[in-house]
Amino acid sequence: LFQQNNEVIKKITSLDELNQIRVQLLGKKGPITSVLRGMKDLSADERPKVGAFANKVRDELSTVIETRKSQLEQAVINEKLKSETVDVTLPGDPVTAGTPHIIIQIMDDLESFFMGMGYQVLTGPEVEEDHYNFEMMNIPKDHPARDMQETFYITNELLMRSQTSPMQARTMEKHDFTKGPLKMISPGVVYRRDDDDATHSHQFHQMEGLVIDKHITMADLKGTLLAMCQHVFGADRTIRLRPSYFPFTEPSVEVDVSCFRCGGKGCPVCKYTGWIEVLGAGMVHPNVLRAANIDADVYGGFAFGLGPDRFAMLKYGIDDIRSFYTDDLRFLTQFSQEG
Ligand code: FA5
Repeated sequence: LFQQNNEVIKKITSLDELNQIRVQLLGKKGPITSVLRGMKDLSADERPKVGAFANKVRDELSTVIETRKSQLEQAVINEKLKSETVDVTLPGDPVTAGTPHIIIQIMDDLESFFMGMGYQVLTGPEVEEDHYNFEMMNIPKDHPARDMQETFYITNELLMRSQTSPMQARTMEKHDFTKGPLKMISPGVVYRRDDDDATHSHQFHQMEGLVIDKHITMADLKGTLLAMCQHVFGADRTIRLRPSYFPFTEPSVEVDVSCFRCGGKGCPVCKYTGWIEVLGAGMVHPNVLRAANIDADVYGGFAFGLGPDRFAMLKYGIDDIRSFYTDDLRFLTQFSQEG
């Protein structure tokens, strides 16, 4: 029986087939089992001999079967390893990394510019109290200046901030002047019920600036804004201040920068005026200081508020503000810092 099957088993190539032959030879209905069952009919001295022989054949067969089984299993593993080999020398798939949004780049640049001049960078809540957005900024209820900023109200007292100026009030309130002057900028998102068009968005960015100390003059304001405009728009720029009105500054100004395209001669970018309006500013109104418990006879300062969206449009010649908010990668990847 062993000799008959030994060669056959060694040539089997599938685990299923091997299992079938194992059941045939060693199973309950197999020849060895039936020999062992027939032992009871044998004589006492035949019984141990036949028994020992049957056991020997059974052990030999099962050894051959087990050996073949592990060979076949190993072959399956080898086959798998071969087909699943990773070629580590192949070049990888390129991973496209994102890049900071162009407006974030403009704001980062302004932040490092002002940090270099000793300003702190502070951020505040976008859901703001009427108290900080308007009242503390010298705009009481029913003041006509509220119409200058169409506002999204949430409740009577809560609103989506319409400017970053409430951060002036929040910082002044907390500042300890025995520790030194207050110098801060506050970048962030603001909201207005403006109809979206090429130059207006209902959600856009602002960056507030505020300096409070003794003996701050309008010359400090002008020097600071000139340095900033030259940093952003080029070293040859000049600025001019035009009288304006904001409830929280007195006097108030609109700031124009000399056109970076034509140098002030007149071109389509500056609508042939030579000047481009870039931000609002002024000397902090005494009422705003008093509302924050600051002695307006001793301390004073300047504030400004600029729009990074408009800065980016000017700097890169972008003619539609909506390009910043429509997530078109063909537009956004032009400003990739990796080039
Ligand atoms: C203000 O919001 C004042 N808080 C600025 C200020 C601060 C003045 C401190 C004095 C002292 P204004 O409403 O002009 O001012 O807005 C400031 C800037 O925000 C504008 O110059 C413009 O760049 C930008 N801006 C205003 N409305 C929109 C809009 N709908 N979409 C995009 N940018 C806007």
